[in-house]
Formats: sequence, C-alpha cells, structure tokens
Amino acid sequence: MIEHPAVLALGSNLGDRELTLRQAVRDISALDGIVLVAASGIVETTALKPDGVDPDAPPYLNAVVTIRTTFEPRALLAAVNAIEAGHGRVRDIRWGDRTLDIDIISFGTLELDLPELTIPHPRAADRAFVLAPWAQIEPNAIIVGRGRITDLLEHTEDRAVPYPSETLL
Ligand code: A4P
Ligand code: MG
Repeated sequence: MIEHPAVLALGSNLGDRELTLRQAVRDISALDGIVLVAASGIVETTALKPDGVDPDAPPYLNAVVTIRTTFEPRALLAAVNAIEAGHGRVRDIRWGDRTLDIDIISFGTLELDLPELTIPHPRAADRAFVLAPWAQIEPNAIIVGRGRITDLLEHTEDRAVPYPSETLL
C-alpha cells in the first residue's frame, strides 16, 4: 500500500495536558496504518479564541508529529477523531477549551476542500502554535499554496514558548 506523508497538530488546554499529549502520540503510533516519523517538542501557547488571543483562558500545550500513513484523508480524520473522543473531548463551542484536539495539517501535497475536511488546514499557516513545533522537526516544509513554514512563522501574531519538559516521546 502507498504510504502518504502527513502532518498532525495536537493541542490540549484542559486536564493533565502533558500526559494527554504523550498518550495521544502513543495512540497515534499504535494505529495500524500509521507510522510515526518524528515528534516535536512541546510548546506552551496562549489560547486563541475567535475574538483573538485570550490570556484569561487556560493556556495550551501544543505539539506536531509527522507520520506516514496508508489511510486516505477521511479515514485518517476518523481515526484521530476517535483518539480525541478517547481522551474525553467534548465538542460544544467553536475554539472552546478542550482536553485534546488533533488536526490534520497537511497530507503530502494534497489539496482538499470537503465540508468535513480541508487540507492543508486553512488556519495553520497563520499560527505559531502549529508552525513553531513543526519547524523543529521539518524546517524545510512548505504549506501548499502558502509557502515555507519558517517564512510563515515570521508573520504570526501568537507566540509559542518551549515547555520545560520539552520532548514529547
Ligand atoms: N475539519 C476540517 N478540516 C480539518 C482538518 N484539516 N483537520 C473539521 C481536522 N479537522 C478538520 O473541528 C471542527 C471540524 O473541523 C471537525 O469536525 C472536522 O470535520 P473540531 O476539532 O470539532 O473543533 P475546533 O477545533 O474547535 O474547530 P476548528 O475550527 O477546526 O478549530 P481550529 O481552527 O483548529 O482551532 N489556541 C491555542 N493556543 N492552541 C490551539 O491548539 N486550537 C484551536 C482550534 C483554537 N485556539 C487554539 C488552539
Ligand atoms: Mg480540531
């Protein structure tokens, strides 16, 4: 089977954030059909809400992993949604606080615009909480249609600070 390279972003701002991210990476690697290629360090970031950065909301820990997968994009989304659910993710308000969010950032050079899945992730190019950890493990990566992630990182409005425990694995 063809293996597609893909990039996943993880975020948590409720519960034991660090433990959740570590377990989520293990859950991802344990899936038949996914091989983990690299995991970033953990960064801490102020919550971004639809109205802008919210210093009063619980801060996030974010991280990025690169994988190779035999799943097609929608199957990959279903798989990561199941992992979110396993960590008690509740969906209520948009960009609401959450135990675990896993987004598909890119899937090779694929561009996809379905009601339930947009690839590359339409907001990733503007977010240091995605670009900074991703640049740690794939500094030459580009987002199709948007450019090099290290260039994009210079224009983000949010900041990602390395978290003390740093490594994810
Ligand atoms: N969906 C479409 N494209 C994708 C994709 N590429 N990957 C759909 C994953 N999901 C995708 O997502 C809503 C729907 O998006 C899903 O049902 C899926 O079919 P969700 O996870 O239910 O809700 P959400 O995450 O609140 O929505 P959204 O709009 O995807 O949120 P964002 O833009 O991902 O932002 N601040 C900090 N500091 N760190 C964060 O990680 N994350 C968010 C979420 C907001 N603020 C944050 C962070
Ligand atoms: Mg999401």
